[in-house]
Amino acid sequence: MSQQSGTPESPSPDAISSILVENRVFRPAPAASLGFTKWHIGSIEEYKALHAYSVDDPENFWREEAQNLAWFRPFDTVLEWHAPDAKWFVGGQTNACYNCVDRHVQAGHGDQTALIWEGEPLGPRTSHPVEGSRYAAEPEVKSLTYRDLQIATSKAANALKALGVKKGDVVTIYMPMVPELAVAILACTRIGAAHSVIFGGFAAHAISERVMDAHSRVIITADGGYRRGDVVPLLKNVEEALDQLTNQGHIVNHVLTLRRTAHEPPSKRFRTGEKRGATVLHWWHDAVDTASDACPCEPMDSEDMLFLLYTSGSTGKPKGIQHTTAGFLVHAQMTARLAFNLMPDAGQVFWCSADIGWVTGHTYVLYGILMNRVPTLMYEGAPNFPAIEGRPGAGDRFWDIIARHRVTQFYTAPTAIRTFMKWGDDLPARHDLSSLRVLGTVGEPINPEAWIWYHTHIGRTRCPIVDTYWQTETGGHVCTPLPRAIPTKPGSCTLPMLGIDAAVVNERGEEMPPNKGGLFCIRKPWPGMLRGVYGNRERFVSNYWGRLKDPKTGMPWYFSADGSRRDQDGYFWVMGRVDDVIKVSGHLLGTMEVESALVSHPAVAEAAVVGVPHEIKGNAICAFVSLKTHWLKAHKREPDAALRAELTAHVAHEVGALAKPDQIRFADGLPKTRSGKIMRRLLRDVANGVEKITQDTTTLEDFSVVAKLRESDEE
Ligand code: 6R9
Repeated sequence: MSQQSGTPESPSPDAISSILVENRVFRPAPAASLGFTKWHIGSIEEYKALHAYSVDDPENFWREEAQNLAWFRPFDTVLEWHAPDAKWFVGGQTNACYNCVDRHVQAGHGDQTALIWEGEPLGPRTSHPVEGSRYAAEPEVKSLTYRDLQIATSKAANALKALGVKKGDVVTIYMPMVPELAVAILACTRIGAAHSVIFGGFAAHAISERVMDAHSRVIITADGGYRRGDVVPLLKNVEEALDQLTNQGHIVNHVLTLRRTAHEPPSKRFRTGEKRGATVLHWWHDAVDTASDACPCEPMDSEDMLFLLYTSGSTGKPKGIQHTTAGFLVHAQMTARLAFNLMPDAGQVFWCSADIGWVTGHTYVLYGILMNRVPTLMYEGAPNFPAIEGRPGAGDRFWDIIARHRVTQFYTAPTAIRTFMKWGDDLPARHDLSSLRVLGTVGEPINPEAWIWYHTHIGRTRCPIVDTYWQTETGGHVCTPLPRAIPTKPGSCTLPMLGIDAAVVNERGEEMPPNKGGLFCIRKPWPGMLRGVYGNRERFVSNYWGRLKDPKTGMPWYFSADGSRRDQDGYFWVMGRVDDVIKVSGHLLGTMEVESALVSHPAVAEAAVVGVPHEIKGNAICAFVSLKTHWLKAHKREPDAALRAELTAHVAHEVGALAKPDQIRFADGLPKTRSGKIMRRLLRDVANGVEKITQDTTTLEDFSVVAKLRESDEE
């Protein structure tokens, strides 16, 4: 092992697996050996001084930080805080697309690469072959400069205007990971429309629910997207959602569709201008390609809505998290710059493998990276396409991409890392990963084994790892190592980001002593914080601001719904959610969402869903289902494997494949308290095979159901 960042202080590297209390510390290597010659923050002392300043004098700290945005009109006031309502950079005007694209063109960088895109399919579609690939057929690669993006977003913006989209409207975007997705998002912001991006893995019901909640009248989609060699039928899902919406009396005026996967002439499906019910259909190549490329960026007030992004909560209905313009941009730009040490003109290529349908893709595929003028890489497909010969399911596409595009910063999720571990160490070993400088992870706590594997086999013990903890609601990072400054400990997101006053407290708001678990909270407002839950004030206030407050002043504090502890060095160790929300493969799902899908099947009387630890996915979904006996009789059905398969498919259809239960257990009834609440913790114990019921079950309505549940094992 090298003497650089790869050397753990204690214990010896042999003791890698199954250490319960993780106490290895990885110190940042000497600056020069880390590959970048300059670092924004170069030492722990510098970080500590800056962090102290940022929370002691937030107004001045953020005033200075906001100078990194281009403003159409400077702001008068840094912050107006009437908890829980924050207004940042009041009186200022700016524009997101302007900051990501136009300002770079105006500063003379129009010819620099803004976005590098690689499609999933290999073969004849290739337009720009790349050197050094092991694949016989080359993937399709496109490179867009800031000028290209300026032209593309202007055209798309004009096309949206022609469809009647105005400042303040919400445009729904349901697209594959193609450059036009980035263009569509930025085009909305160009004209001051808010975007609501829906992950391409969600099904029709998830689309209609979000479109309806956002009062959205325009949808941008594609005929399909490529995923592991298959075509995801996006337009078909939108059409199904349109039918559901029509039934509920919500009219979508226009659907704009990119042709991505169809090989037959587009006229076979529909012609631009054709109607489907009350909705007019348009092809992207008709509406956008022919539009004018002149469209100025709309000056937006700091607090104008930038986007909505739906996230799962502990009720069945997803929450439309609302972010506004200037605060989100300032936070995104700063956190991207510091956590990944982004620098323009330094030969960097940044790759975040998240889908843009999740917040990680919003902040760290697009906004944060483009604003820092570092090329951002977007890959359309799966890491195991093509599969390795003789090893079904395994792939090395990511390492091939890193090698070919000379990626310098790579950002992915623990669930992906665990999958790569399973596929074998030899796959990354085949590739030249020497361009890498900083590695990141996000989405859930990373287990130390996966951290060490990432560090050893991808970072080749040279690259610092930044384990970034944050949420859709926080807009950007809230706790993360800074790669040159903060020593890391595998499994810890280390210390708070500048400007974030984070703490672990008990229900009374008292800070927990070292290594005692408590609730993760943020005690001061920050620019990237959510401004609301769309159309649901009550949920905004009670979910985030109703539980914790300053014991001295009574001022509400932000509660993230995560449990955490801080160790003796002040490092945060996030332990996971304390509400009924589970992370499956890094994707947030509400147990209620899956339960609602299950009970919408005619065979199901009641359902309860819990998470169980899973080696690769982090958590797997275990569903307890009680069936309607009269339905079974009437349909001559049994609680058998066929019914399980049917229910699984039903959930996939209602919510999306990511919500498929890994286990379905049939039960006569579900354990409830006297007040009728399902005892989830008890079900969790049953699902985890905990022999002795660890909970106080005195409020159980019917003791016998627990025993029956345990017997209802799948075999
Ligand atoms: C960015 C994102 C948020 C929830 C969050 C927490 C978990 C995310 C984490 C992490 C431990 C990390 N989480 N990053 N837990 N360490 N580095 O994932 O947003 O989809 O809204 O999920 O993810 O539980 O509350 P989102």
